Parts: sequence; C-alpha cells; structure tokens
Amino acid sequence: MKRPSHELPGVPEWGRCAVMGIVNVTPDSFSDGGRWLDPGRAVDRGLLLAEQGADIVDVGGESTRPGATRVSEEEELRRVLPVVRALADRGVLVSIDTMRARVAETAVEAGARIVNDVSGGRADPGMAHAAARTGVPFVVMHWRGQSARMDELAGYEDVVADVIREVERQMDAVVSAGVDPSQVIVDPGLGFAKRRQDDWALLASLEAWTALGRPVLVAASRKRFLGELLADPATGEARPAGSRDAATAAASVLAAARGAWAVRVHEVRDTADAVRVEAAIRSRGAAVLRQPVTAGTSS
Ligand code: PMM
Repeated sequence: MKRPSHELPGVPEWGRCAVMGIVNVTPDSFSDGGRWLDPGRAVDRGLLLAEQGADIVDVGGESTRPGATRVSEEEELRRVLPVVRALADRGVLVSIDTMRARVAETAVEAGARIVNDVSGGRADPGMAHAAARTGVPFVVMHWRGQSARMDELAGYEDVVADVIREVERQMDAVVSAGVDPSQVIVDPGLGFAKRRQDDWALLASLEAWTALGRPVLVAASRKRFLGELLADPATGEARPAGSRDAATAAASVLAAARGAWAVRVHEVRDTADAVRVEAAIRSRGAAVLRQPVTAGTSS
C-alpha cells in the first residue's frame, strides 16, 4: 500500500510514520501518573524521548483516563507551560495535549506547533476559534464526553461507521470555526467511550480512516484493550499498564503499515525502530541503502 503523504504547515514530512512520545505532566494518568509531574523531570523525559527517536513530543497537563476528574485551567497551565517552553527552546517539535482554548493558545505562544485536543474541539466552545488563530495543525479526536462518564457513552450500531461519521461532523464544525482544512489531523480516540471490541474494530479499519484524506494519528499505547488481550490466563487479571509496551509497538507498527501518519506512545525506542523497519520494507530497502554501509559488517 502506498503511504499517503500530507503537508502540514510547520511539521516536517518524514517519509514514514512519525512517532509522538508522551510526557504526561500529571499526578494521575493511567500508566505514568506522577512520574513526570516535576517540570525538570518532564523536560528531561521529553529530551530523552526525542533522543530515542520521537519526532514529536506530546505534553499534557490533565489526565483523561476513564473516571478522571478535571484540573483547573491555572493548574494545567502551571504544569505544561515551563515544559513546552523548555522543550521547544531545545528544538523539540512539541504538541500540546489539552481540551482548553487558553492552554492551547498559550502553549503555542510558548513554542508548541500542534494542538492535540482529545475532545476535537467539543469540550471548550472557544477551542476551534483558538486553534484557527494559532494557525497550527489541530488534532480532531473522536470523543463523546468527559472522562468521568465516558464509559457510559460507549454504544455503537456500527462502531467504524458511527465514529467516522461523528469525526467528520466535528471536522466540519472546526472548519466552520475557521480551522484550515489542511491543518486537520484525525484520530479514532482508542479507549475513549469505546469498549474493547470497539478499539479492535477501529484499529482494523485504518483504511477507512486514511480514506478521509487527512493524516491519521493512532494512540494505542498501553491502553486497556491491550491489557485485556494479554490478561493472565490463570487469574484473568489484565496485564499491568507498564508491561504493555511490546503490544503497543506491535499495534503501532501495524497502524504505520496501514497508513497512519503518526503513532503516540509512552516508550519510544521500540516503536521508533519498528516504524523504521516498516518504512524500509515499504521502500524495499531504498531508505536504508541510501545510508553508508561499512564493508564486512554482517552482525
Ligand atoms: N489518549 C490519551 C491522551 N491523549 N491524544 C490523542 N490524540 N489520542 C489519544 O488516544 C489520546 C490522547 C490517553 O492516554 P495517556 O493518558 O496515557 O496519555
């Protein structure tokens, strides 16, 4: 399958699936809550992810795990701004993961170059206008409601058709608010108001997503459906979040092979290697053969 190519202003075209590394500056995210709450540690983490092959570092200050309660805007700003500024100053391409217009705009002023809104502009009525003013690419993720009640909202007749229809409606809404259509990135929102079978069906339907003609972001990393797949056969207990990275890399590289523009992951190294392997296979080694080869090295 030929890889769709997309020009997003201010964002390079890597010629392969991009890798977005996650820095959650939160005490309560589902798999890494509290680890990067200190701004200095969060910046170091972002720099490490970039060194390991992240093309983009996604900085978020509010957990969206099922059942999470919201933080204040002031607190969210306090968490993310120093981290966005420091990473951007060091040349990292930063996306800001927020549902709030003011956080998005302030983060772009501080150097963020993509706005990643898990609500696709639905949570804050000012978001689409703010995203339009910033002029940076805007992620429209499929979303039905706040995390505190999103599990109740998971009901579909045909999950792929329903989710795509709802995302298309939201794309129209943000474009009506002034977002340039060429700046829209779409995301099926794995785990957000989805049952596990919904997540698998969405991952199996990436062709329908790329057919929207927009870059597709896929964020399977460490999510519940992977933990349930890998449940302990003896106890039935889901695999803990921190032990889902091999499954994440597998899901991510398969998404890459089916045309995902980017994959969003907590641990970057394996996925960064895997998307390079995928690109090398797709190009029959052309990308690799352009690199200098040292004679006699076969191991
Ligand atoms: N998932 C989470 C947070 N941000 N952004 C996008 N675009 N897509 C997602 O699926 C997504 C996201 C929740 O995961 P985390 O709490 O581990 O970051």
